[in-house]
Amino acid sequence: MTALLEQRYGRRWTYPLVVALVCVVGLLRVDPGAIAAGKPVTHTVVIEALKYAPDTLTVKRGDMVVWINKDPFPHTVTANGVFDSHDIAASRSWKYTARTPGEFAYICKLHPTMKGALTVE
Ligand SMILES: [Cu+2]
Repeated sequence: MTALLEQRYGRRWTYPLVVALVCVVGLLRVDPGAIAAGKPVTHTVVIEALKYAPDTLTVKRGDMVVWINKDPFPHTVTANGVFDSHDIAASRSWKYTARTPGEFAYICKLHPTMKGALTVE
């Protein structure tokens, strides 16, 4: 290819042309999905009528999850040893940045029949 470029553009332009081509090819090879994957996303879980909605959620590492308590009394979001919101008062919310990968079942310590699960990929 270099010989062809030299023939067509002369020796002076061959090196800059090759550099420019390599740069363009390099830029085209960047996967737009890889850029998107780096952006943290915020997910919302609504707590209402003694339920987490959605009760199962899958997020990417680095994403944020916000639990919003719409009940007129407190709840918690507790995965023992992993995360614990402590009491989230009525109309308040709690944010968690998902940095640890895994599948985490959580409950409300005040109403242990309330169950949810967070998967961090
Ligand atoms: Cu509760």
